[in-house]
Amino acid sequence: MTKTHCPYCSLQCGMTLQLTGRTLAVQEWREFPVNEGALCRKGWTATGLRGHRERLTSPLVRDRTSGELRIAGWDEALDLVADRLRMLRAERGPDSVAVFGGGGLTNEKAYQLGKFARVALGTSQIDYNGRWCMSSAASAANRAFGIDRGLPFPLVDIEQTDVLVLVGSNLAETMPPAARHLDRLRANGGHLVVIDPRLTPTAERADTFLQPAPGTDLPLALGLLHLLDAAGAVAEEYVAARTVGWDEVRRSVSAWWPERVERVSGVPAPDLRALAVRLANADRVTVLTARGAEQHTQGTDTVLAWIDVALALGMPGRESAGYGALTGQGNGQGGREHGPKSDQLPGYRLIDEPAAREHVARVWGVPPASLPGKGRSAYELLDTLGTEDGARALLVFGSNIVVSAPNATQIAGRLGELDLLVVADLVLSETAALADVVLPVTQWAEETGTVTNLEGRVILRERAVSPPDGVRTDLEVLAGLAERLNCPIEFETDPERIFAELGRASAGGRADYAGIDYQRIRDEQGIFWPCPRADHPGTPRLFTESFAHDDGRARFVAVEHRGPAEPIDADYPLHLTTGRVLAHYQSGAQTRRMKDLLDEGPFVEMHPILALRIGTYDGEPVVVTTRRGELKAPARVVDTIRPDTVFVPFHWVGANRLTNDALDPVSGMPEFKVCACAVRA
Ligand SMILES: Nc1nc2c(c(=O)[nH]1)N[C@H]1C(S)=C(S)[C@@H](COP(=O)(O)OP(=O)(O)OC[C@H]3O[C@@H](n4cnc5c(=O)[nH]c(N)nc54)[C@H](O)[C@@H]3O)O[C@H]1N2
Ligand SMILES: Nc1nc2c(c(=O)[nH]1)N[C@H]1C(S)=C(S)[C@@H](COP(=O)(O)OP(=O)(O)OC[C@H]3O[C@@H](n4cnc5c(=O)[nH]c(N)nc54)[C@H](O)[C@@H]3O)O[C@H]1N2
Ligand code: SF4
Ligand SMILES: [Mo]
Repeated sequence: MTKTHCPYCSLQCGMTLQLTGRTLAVQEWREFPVNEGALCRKGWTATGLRGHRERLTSPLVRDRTSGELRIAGWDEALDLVADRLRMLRAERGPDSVAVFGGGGLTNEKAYQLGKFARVALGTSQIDYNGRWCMSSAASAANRAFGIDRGLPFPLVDIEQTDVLVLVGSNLAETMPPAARHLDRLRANGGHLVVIDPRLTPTAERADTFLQPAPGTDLPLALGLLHLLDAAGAVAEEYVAARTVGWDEVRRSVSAWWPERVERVSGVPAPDLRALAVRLANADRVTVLTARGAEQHTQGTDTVLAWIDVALALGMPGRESAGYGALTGQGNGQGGREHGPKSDQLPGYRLIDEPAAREHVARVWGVPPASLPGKGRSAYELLDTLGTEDGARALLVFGSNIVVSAPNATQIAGRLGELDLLVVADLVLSETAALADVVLPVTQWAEETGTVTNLEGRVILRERAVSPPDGVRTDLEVLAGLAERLNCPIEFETDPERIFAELGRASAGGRADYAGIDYQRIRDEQGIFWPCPRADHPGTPRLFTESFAHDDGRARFVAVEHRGPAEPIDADYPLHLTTGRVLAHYQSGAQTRRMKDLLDEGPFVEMHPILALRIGTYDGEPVVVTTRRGELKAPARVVDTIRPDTVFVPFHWVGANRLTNDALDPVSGMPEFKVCACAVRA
């Protein structure tokens, strides 16, 4: 029996794996506090890829004459990759090789991948899919609080708040076991506010539901700030003692009266007024954002505006109150602290700070000057592949780019321009199918490693079964390549030793793991960072005394509403938004292959008024077009979505042929959540 955690989302539900004969079964782990034994459908079926007939168990190499993938040995595959990388680097310099990581990789893998890129390859061209997930919330939290830990408090704290505002989160489908906290909050007399263009299963639980047009969460926050100020409901004492910048925000919201907000967002002015009154009268308010609010070209500013609301009410740092972002991927949090982000070194250090470079270079045993500088953000990295100043080889670990990148046709074209595409994966994902070399790797239950959940709690996934013959761990793949590239330092493959090194590399950084070790995690059911020393208890709650800026104060930031990069017009008169359904995970590479999860394919969710207007019925095929592409899929006619908006899940090829690749200028986040489209029967 092995206590571990689910391979998927950032809730990282605890589970027990029981091996009986050759069968690996998922069972409860009731004592783990985050999910108390509960799992969603994806968690219960997570062992389905074990022994699956599509599981990759030998490397694949594209045959030069036939152009087809064929089975190869590990030495042949790794030698080939190393030879071609060496040649490219000699001809075109280290930045001709790029690396793309994933927020599902363990801390050990993320750390090792960042180190591999900077030391073994010497390239600045590394980023990861967390850029498409968490980056807007991260840049806003860094700006406002001086630190980015998704939730600065344990998730269970939301049960004790008085008003919980969920901005663009469909928690009941994206983290189902967490919905219990919403139910308990209401049982405790708390009030739940949900803001979403769709009346989701999460919104069905709400006491207040606001249904704005996609991309208008920012003016909603400005309107609330305007009303709170007008009502004298701003926490003046807190603002004076713990923050700076309120006066500028106060001035900037003076013209955002509720009728103007209504014109922009479609949310009735009386509803906004009622919400402002409720917030003004509540003792404790918690605001949580997720991808609905963040995946926009103004995602960073939107989060900043909602943080302004929380600060104006005097909440961050108080018990059972404040602001948090609901991180998405299993290790979305740890991934952005320790490795593959283009501007960072371990411990959430910045790669262009001399002291940070010196510290990390010392741990790695290389000269600081040998470390490259800051690289491109995810979309920019992918969109320059194969161009004159872009990379010519790409190594992918833990992302299915051609399904999940915005404007995916464009990106698939870029991958086609590469001299070498290498993908390490468990299955032949749509991206792996395009690769020159595919490396089969172990999956979660077959290896050990830590991840950091949405609360900043570092937890341990332990190996429960041996991997199939023929696969290697990502750590072994990196070590094998580093050796073949004549890397001056050796790459460790033992996760526990890598974690100890990560602790040293993160020591003194913002995300300090130095005091955490595997045994402590086992004994204490996870440890919240920062945890700088072995005798430090970890930090479940941040900001109780001060914020992470040098002066200890949080920053109010005044922001403006610009609106979506692609507004609707006569040719494309509807908003297209995209997101998730309960049964599938991300690009679907894993969950679409599970026989116990219903695979119904993509659909186009629309309101009956729209269906009537275009002359279609539930289940009939419709065509969605945008300036970038089209998708044919069945209509799903529901009266829970705004009549001016359609929704398509992105777990299947297609949704991202439609989406816009416009980026948030601060975070590099693409505008997955809104673009202009047309729909016809
Ligand atoms: N079942 C399932 N669960 C998952 C995942 C998965 O793939 N499947 N992925 C995990 C990951 S990586 C992530 S990032 C999280 C994401 O978790 P969520 O953010 O909860 O998921 P999404 O479905 O992307 O978006 C949430 C909601 O945003 C709404 N929305 C769209 N546009 C707007 C807008 O402009 N404003 C507002 N306020 N809302 C808008 C959508 O209607 C949707 O209901 O889920 C994690 N959990
Ligand atoms: N339209 C639209 N697009 C979106 C979003 C949206 O809301 N709308 N959301 C965005 C968000 S928030 C995210 S997080 C991304 C996610 O999208 P992707 O980056 O595509 O994430 P996954 O589908 O989880 O891809 C993980 C891949 O790695 C493999 N894998 C799993 N574990 C491991 C491992 O340990 N090692 C290796 N080497 N491989 C592994 C899996 O089999 C799979 O092929 O999509 C983004 N794209
Ligand atoms: S909620 Fe997330 S972590 Fe929990 S079982 Fe479902 S996918 Fe796994
Ligand atoms: Mo995500």
